[in-house]
Amino acid sequence: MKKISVLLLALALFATVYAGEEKGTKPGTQTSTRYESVTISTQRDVIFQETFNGSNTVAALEARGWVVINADGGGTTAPWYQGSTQVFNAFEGPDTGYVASNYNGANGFYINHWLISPPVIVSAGDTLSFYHRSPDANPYDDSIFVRYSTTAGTTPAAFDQTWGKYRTGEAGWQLWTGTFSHSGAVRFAIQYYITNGGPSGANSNYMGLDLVQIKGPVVPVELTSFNANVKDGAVVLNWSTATETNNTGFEVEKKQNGQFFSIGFIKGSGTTSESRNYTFVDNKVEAGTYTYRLKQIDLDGSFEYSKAVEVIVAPPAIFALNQNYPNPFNPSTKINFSLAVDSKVSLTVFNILGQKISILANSNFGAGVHGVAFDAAKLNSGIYIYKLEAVGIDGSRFTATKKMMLTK
Ligand SMILES: [Ca+2]
Ligand SMILES: [Ca+2]
Repeated sequence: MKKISVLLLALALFATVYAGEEKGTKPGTQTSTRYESVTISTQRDVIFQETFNGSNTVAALEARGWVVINADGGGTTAPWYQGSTQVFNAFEGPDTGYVASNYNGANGFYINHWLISPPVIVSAGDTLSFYHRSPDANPYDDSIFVRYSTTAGTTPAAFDQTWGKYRTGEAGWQLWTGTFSHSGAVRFAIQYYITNGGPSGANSNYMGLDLVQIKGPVVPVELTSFNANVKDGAVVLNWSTATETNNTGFEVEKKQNGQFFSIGFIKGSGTTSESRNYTFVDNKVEAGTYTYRLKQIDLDGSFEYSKAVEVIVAPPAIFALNQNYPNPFNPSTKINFSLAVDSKVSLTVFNILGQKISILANSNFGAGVHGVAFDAAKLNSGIYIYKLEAVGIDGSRFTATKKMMLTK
């Protein structure tokens, strides 16, 4: 395999009403409000980028400000050269749009090839990233050092900071990232370094680099408000953004049993400098305390969490049976009722002759506001009566009836 690669490489250096009787009064309005404003930070500015999508001869690299050093002093090929489609294709851009190195650049068993970046002004906390790989299931491991020079020097001795030594990807392109701890002009270096390499060595084959980026301070998807309120027994989440950058959207998460779970997704606005408002309604709540947060997701899949907001859904002050909605209806409608305490509930539909048509509910419900759907697809037009009977755990009893009209 290695020999074949030698030949191939040698050749290829170039790659979203009817009123009824009712015992009781209107349900109390539940208000609740504990919230805080939050800022979600996500998108970063790209300070430096090299795609290697043009020519990657040493001369072309140097013309773009890269410094190439053949520190082992030998080899039959240039230390860095155009990626070859005969080994693998580039991570991005044209298939040959990456820079490569291999064992034929060795001085005997020793390979020491430096690819030193142009000077870049960074701030501590900025991140360097690039993609690297070798052939899949590489039998001859390749490895690189990643370093930077806080003096923006161009000699190996000037590289006073070392992130570490890493084996290049052996299952497709792999992303490497590191964080600068220094502010000022720097150069970073990717050093292909192997001591038992060369055409006869055990530890070198072929490696490529693509899409080198330095990303700077975060540009936020600026969340100017995020609050939760209770309306008609549901939790209404509202949030606003001042600006958005590459925003795919917001996963809405709710805490249950100590863990957050996604309960819905609201699409974002991509990139905009205009203020945007978003709403999400969580109908699946009973009396209790709930915690929500937003997971803001970028187009590239990266994400950030907002701070969490807490909302208290107070139990309704009284029992109530609401008018169905819509009404008149065809063929389905929804009936809401409020329970001041946990109750055993029956909700039954009768026709105008008092004959039982349908049992919509006959079980225990928690204190809170509940909604039950009624589908009358198989019934004839006319007036129907629905009756709620609730027996609370505190012994309270509530009964109410209302009329509704099916119009086909
Ligand atoms: Ca590329
Ligand atoms: Ca060399």
